[in-house]
Amino acid sequence: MLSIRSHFLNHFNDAPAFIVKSPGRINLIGEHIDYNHGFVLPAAIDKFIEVAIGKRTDGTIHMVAVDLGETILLPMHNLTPHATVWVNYIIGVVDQVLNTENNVASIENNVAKIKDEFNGGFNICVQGNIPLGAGLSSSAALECAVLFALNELYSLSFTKMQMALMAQSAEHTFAGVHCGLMDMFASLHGEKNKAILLDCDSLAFTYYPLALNDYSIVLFDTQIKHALASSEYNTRRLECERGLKLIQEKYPTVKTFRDISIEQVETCLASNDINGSKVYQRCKYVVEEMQRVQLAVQDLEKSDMKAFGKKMFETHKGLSNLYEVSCPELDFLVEAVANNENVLGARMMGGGFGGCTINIIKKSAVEEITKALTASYAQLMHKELAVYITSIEEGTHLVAE
Ligand code: GAF
Repeated sequence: MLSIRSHFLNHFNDAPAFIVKSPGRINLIGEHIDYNHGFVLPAAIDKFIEVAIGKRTDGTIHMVAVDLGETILLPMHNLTPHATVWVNYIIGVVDQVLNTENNVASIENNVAKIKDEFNGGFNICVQGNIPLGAGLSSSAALECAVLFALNELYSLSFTKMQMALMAQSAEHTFAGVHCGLMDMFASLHGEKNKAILLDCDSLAFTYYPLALNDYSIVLFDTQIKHALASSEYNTRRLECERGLKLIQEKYPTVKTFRDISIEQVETCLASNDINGSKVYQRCKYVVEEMQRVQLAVQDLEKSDMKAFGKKMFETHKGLSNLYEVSCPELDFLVEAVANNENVLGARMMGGGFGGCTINIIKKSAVEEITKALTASYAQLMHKELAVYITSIEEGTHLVAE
């Protein structure tokens, strides 16, 4: 594979000013919890997006997606969502830098000068090895890589957390997915061999060393992405908001899901026939998952990965039966390893409706399990399984030339 530097040189006849690498993420537990103000436990992985960037002076953004063989040029201003999906992850964050008043106000240096230079536009080449649509946050990795690169190129002085929040807004406005903060946060803040417990309410976070010893994190990729993934994602978010509102009507001191007990969910939503049982099911899952994450963190602190793994299976059940974001292929992959003594835990990961399962598997058994699962997945689901044995790596960073 030609380096991103060489691609940039070939396309622009000039060396890039910066090269930035931004990883995809896994999430150990706490799924569909970030936008509900709970705790999540993600980590950055050894799959990444790389961008090479350099300034222009003619007010144009010249974008090259190396892997797709596509090139798009757009003027820097009046940016609106584009028909080419990957372009939105670039121009979405440019729009954040240009138009969000708070962001501009937080640039401590000479705002006018920076804005002037920034208006000149830039050249950018993108390539990566995060499988698209696998639920490993390739889009967040791209947004974070671009923001980080712009931050360096124009000395914008954004913190990693500010960049994560801007990338999240870009995803809302340019990609139309009302996602939480987890993916962007994890891509930017990852550290080698550490999971990060993020409080999605206060945005405080703590690093946890992941001592897996004889175990590996293995991702089984269904290689499926159902078309309804983004619309159903937004629907889940709305269902949770509806449930929260109904609970707040009876318990006005409740601010977020963090303040809600299972009993309150039962009292307010179990027999609510305005919304059928869906709102009840979604909220029950959210409150149960929030409690599960708290207990799972205690397991992690005691290095009790067996107990931790059990909770991953419980999360899967909740996501499949109550939250209804799984699919037959994901359920198949989790059930197939559920009684295997060499698998501590398994569950679907990320938004759902396809993508990967995350598994904690004894190293000595990975090959045998992978072989058996690949064969049964092909036979019963008529699909090819992709397998990624994953390591935990550092977050978004500059690549030395
Ligand atoms: C997707 C979203 F982008 C995240 O914010 C998160 O909600 C996740 O699905 C589910 O936990 O990756």
